[in-house]
Amino acid sequence: MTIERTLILCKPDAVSRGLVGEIVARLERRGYVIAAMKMLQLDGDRARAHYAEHAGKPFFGDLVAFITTGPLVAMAVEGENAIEGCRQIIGATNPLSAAPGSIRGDLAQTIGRNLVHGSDGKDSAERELKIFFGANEFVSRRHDLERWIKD
Ligand code: DAT
Ligand code: MG
Repeated sequence: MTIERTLILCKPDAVSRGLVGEIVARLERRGYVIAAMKMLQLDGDRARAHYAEHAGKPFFGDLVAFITTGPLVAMAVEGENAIEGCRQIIGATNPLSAAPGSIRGDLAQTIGRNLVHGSDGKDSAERELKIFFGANEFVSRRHDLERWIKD
């Protein structure tokens, strides 16, 4: 088994639209488990750290401005190949290209308000989780998880 932990954010548009429950439900229905969860509002420094890979791109300023506009919900989500699996549930970056059935394909219209963040690989998951959670903020969900998966 390859149990992974990934960072999922319900971005400020998801919180203000009342879609946090819908997003969490879709992840849980797949069988993924939440190992940490909190609501917080990012300041500019944390937002720039989180999106560091995009620094210098034309949309970077808008992205940082948007992600700091209001509260977001951050989660550590665990499951078998959870990094790729959560990206699949979230859908393509541009909602117009996101498959129907994905969060963005069903619930979002534009790339600048695409509701959810999901880490895109092992290194980014590890880096991003540290921006939002301390080591003592995770609970063990391994037992719950192993009831739902089998090689
Ligand atoms: P993803 O969130 O699917 O991992 P990404 O890491 O390439 O996508 O970009 C991070 C966020 O930045 C994305 O969710 C929305 C915004 N973004 C990306 N490309 C953009 C663009 N061309 N114009 C405006 N915003 C963009
Ligand atoms: Mg990304």
